[in-house]
Amino acid sequence: MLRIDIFTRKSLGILSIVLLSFVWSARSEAHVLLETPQAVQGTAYKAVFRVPHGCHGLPTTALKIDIPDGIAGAKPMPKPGWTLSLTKGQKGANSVTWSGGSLPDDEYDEFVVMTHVSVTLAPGATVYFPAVQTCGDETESWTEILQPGQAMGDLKHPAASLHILAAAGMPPSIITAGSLTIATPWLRATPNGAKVAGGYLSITNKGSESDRLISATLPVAPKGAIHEMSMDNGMMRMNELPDGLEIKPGETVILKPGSYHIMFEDLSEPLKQGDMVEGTLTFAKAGKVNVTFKVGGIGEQAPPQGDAGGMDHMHMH
Ligand SMILES: [Cu+2]
Repeated sequence: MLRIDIFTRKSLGILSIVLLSFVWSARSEAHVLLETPQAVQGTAYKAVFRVPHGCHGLPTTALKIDIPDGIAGAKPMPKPGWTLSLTKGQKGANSVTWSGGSLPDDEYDEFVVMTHVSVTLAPGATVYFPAVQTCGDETESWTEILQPGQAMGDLKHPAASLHILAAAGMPPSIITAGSLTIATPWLRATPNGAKVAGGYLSITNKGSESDRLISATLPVAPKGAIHEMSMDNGMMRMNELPDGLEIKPGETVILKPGSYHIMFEDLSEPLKQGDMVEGTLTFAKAGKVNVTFKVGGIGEQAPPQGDAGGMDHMHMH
């Protein structure tokens, strides 16, 4: 008798675990998510938000979507039976709300916003569209954003996320100009009001003659001088190299924090981590070479990673 009792309790336990996971998977499908969770930088993107459920059985009566920075020109698609309202930002809508409709819990619908993905969003970045779903007096907030170290499954109410992909024909991270190969151009982000920024990259000379990196510019910095660091009475000093930096045949020269670097001056705007910034390098022989600098953190010591690191892993396919 006792045996049977234990057996029954055990199977009840298993049954309830099975039931719980059923409820969990049904709930996780109830998230307000994007139909296509990836978009190419610099292109139009049709954001289709799927609403597969109401709130705890109640019909959905309103949906508000916040448009993240870098997603420009947001234009919502009207829906029959719903009233559209939006708050306007400098570049299209900041938030969009459909209200006044009624979407039963057991029906499914889609809410569409036409957008444009800015080129300032770096490939590998993730942007979030927090959503608030209203069902009469109840609301469900789909606003949680993945923090470092978290997995998607840790979030009970995740915001819809969009993964940014590199544009086809985007400058690759390795550029060849004549006999020079230039790799991983990057900048350090700057605090507001800073007038100078460090630029870094590596240059390999595969030719038979030496070349010199003489100067560089950014759209926000008209002057970029080449500096070296040296010890002077136990103090680290920066000196400008008036003739630029020589890259001898067969040599690779690495510009990095604490060593050779480009010092961009007279910054008109701060550099923000994650941005991609077009720049021009001037070499004595190879001439002007356009590169795209990726902006890393303020104190970063090494080139920022493209697709690796942090939360980007969670969105690998
Ligand atoms: Cu310097």
